[in-house]
Amino acid sequence: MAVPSFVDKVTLHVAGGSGGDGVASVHREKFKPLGGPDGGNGGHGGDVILKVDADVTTLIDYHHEPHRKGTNGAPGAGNNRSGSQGEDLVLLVPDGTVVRDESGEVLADLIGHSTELVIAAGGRGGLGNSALASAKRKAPGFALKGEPGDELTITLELKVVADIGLVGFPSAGKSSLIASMSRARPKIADYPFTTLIPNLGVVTAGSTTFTVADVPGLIEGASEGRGLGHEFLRHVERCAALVHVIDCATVDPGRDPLSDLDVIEAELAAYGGLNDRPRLIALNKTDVPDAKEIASFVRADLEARGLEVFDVSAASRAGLKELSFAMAEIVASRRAATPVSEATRIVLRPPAEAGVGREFTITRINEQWVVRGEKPKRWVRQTDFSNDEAVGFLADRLNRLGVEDELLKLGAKEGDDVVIGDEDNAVVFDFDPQVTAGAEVLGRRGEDLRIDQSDRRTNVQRREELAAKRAFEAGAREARAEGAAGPNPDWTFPEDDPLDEDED
Ligand SMILES: Nc1nc2c(ncn2[C@@H]2O[C@H](COP(=O)(O)OP(=O)(O)OP(=O)(O)O)[C@@H](O)[C@H]2O)c(=O)[nH]1
Ligand SMILES: [Mg+2]
Repeated sequence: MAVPSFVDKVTLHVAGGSGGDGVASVHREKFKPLGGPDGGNGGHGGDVILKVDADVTTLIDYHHEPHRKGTNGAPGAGNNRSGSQGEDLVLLVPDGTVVRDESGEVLADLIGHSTELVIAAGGRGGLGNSALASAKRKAPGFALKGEPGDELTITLELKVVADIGLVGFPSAGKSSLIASMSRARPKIADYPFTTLIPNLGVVTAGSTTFTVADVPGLIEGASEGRGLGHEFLRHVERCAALVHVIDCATVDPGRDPLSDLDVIEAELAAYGGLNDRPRLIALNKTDVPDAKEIASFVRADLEARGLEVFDVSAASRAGLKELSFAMAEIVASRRAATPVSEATRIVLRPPAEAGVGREFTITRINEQWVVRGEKPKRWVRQTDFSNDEAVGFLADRLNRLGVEDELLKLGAKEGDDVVIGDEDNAVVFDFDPQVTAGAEVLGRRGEDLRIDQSDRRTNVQRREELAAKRAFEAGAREARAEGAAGPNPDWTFPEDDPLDEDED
């Protein structure tokens, strides 16, 4: 049995698709060279969604392929075209799948057909320069990058959602009972541990339809790892009631119905958490004459313990109707007491990083100022650090949020390291509250850093430039007058009019 056919516990690595980058583009038309920014937004990345599907009974697919990722969003394009959204990846899981994070904490318990969980959200697409344009920033020469999707490692654990769980020694006839009471056709044989995976059957008694699960047989010491059964007891955790299937025909010396019951109860107690579940007793194989006799001997003892007892035969079907009606009664009363689990859509939200009601926190760690918060982190991811204007925009956003003021208040000095972003992907800035210093800079009020630092010319420079321009044009005129191949007469001086005042 090299290839497992049933898997009820898997570790899965999921990642939402990345958002597409926004694009910086300038509208072009004949005779209208600078028509304004028209770079479109990137599409959002696709989510990874876990969805309960009634037809799925095992997690085997994820065992074979444990890495799953949503589709990436496409980048934006010129002419205000948005990139297409990434497709969601829907992973179908069985009813009763428990989702845990790496630390083992339960993230969700997926119950009810079509229940959905967005386990890894896709990254947002970046805004194009068209969307970033404003009255003050008429022609942004940058766009925002798409963000990566959520990425996490989870475990999925299947806990069968059955109403009734059958427990008992190997070969007691649990699978035979399921086969006789429902249309399920589990494997049945006269050797122990025939059942290696839980079987599920659907039974109708009167107006109640319910599911019955058997689990691999239990033996003494199962809780210490003997046999198979203990590992599978989680599949009866959700059951409304447990039915002890007791083999009255066993010829095994040292076994009898009462001590069998005690052994199984001891194993259930060692597993824990099942004490409150009502029990029914099915004394099986009563088609065998000796077994019938043994069943009649022990009935009084069992009833004296307050247990409801049924003589049954999976082979002749005797007593099955009574047993199924008793099961139905427990199921119906439990259903009446608990609200129906409806299909729900659950979206996981990471806890607010900076704490409730705060956009960011600043902590001094190892001589560095560490800024934490969803927004700062996101903004850093959106920034194209090769573009000064984009860096200036980031500085602008951070300042408006109050990061710089807070740093000053905390006593940050010029040149201190300021760290923002995920640990493995952090960006380190030199704190420089007034002036700018290249790409690693927080501009004071988010001015366009390029204008701010390099393009402010002195009057002397301007005069020199103007003179150069005049000389250039004079040269061109002369060249034309001489009919020589001078500079192209339509060619305009590459700089703005040097006497124009800088904006702002
Ligand atoms: N005579 C008789 N034999 C039965 C009855 N129920 C089950 N058996 C036999 O008992 C043997 C074991 O039956 P299973 O249904 O496989 O038992 P199980 O409890 O599912 O056993 P494991 O899966 O190994 O834990 C098989 O040979 C069955 O044919 C019954 O009511 N009467
Ligand atoms: Mg079986």
